[in-house]
Amino acid sequence: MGEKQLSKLKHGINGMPYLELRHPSGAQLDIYLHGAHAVAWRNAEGRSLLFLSQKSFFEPDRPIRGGIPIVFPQFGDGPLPKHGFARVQTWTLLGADLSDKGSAEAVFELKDNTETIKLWPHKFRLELVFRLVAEKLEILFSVQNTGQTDFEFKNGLHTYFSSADITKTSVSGLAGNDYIDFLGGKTAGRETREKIRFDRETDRVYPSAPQMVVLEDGGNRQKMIVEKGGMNDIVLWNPWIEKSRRMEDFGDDEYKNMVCVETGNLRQPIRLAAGEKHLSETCLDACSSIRER
Ligand code: TA6
Repeated sequence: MGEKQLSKLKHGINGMPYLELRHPSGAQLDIYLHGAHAVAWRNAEGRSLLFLSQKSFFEPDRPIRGGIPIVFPQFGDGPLPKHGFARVQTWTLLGADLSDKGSAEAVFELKDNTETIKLWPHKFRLELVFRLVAEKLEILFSVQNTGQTDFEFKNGLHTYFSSADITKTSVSGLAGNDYIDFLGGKTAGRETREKIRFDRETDRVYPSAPQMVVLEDGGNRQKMIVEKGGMNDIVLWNPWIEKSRRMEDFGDDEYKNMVCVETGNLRQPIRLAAGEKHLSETCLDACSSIRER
């Protein structure tokens, strides 16, 4: 890493290696090589912006519960491990440094290997670039088909945002958009709420969603702007009471302090020709707080 780099590789839970990516403003992002999984993001004032379950596993063959799980090449259940294998593979850290634009930048790579080929017979190269400044985190996600035949994939970021109080948390920007509700048999509907609030289990995909939604956490007056590019869909998820109890790596009451606002190509797969590359990104902007009413 470059001499001016503030970041360093460390050993974390169960001795698993992670990168502490630090920006001169004091903002910090901790990213485990396991799954290239960002588990903690603090802004320049030290506020923690991601949720991480106190009961998360940190084991080679289990996904970390919280932070920013990487979804690829499958979303949800199917022939592969749920949400695909990318989040339980060990990624390679290619580098971390201050970019010429002044952001703290880390690049991770995952290529096909004997394990992935057994699960999914395609050659690929994934690259994740995390760009951190005082109040923003940009994540660039590229998928390259390095094989000789086309393949289809779904990809995304299953981001767990922290919430001081789920009953005072809302997501706006989806009114008028169609959704599919994964609870109770995938019923379709059109969102009418300007501000979507969370008072029950929520598991909804908004296909072809707007490029920007706003998450407001009234509990600590935090506002997070979530912008996506090259990603069609948004998913909102909170497990609420019953599902929380059924999840062994999630505290019974932790639903009160998190909400997933997921961005990606999660409904319809992307088809990628041999040699082609697909680029997508998500920008998380925590710069503004909710104005006093
Ligand atoms: O994105 C929503 C969802 O598909 C939910 O159905 C729930 O299963 C969540 O993902 C968590 O999935 P995981 O495999 O991480 O437990």
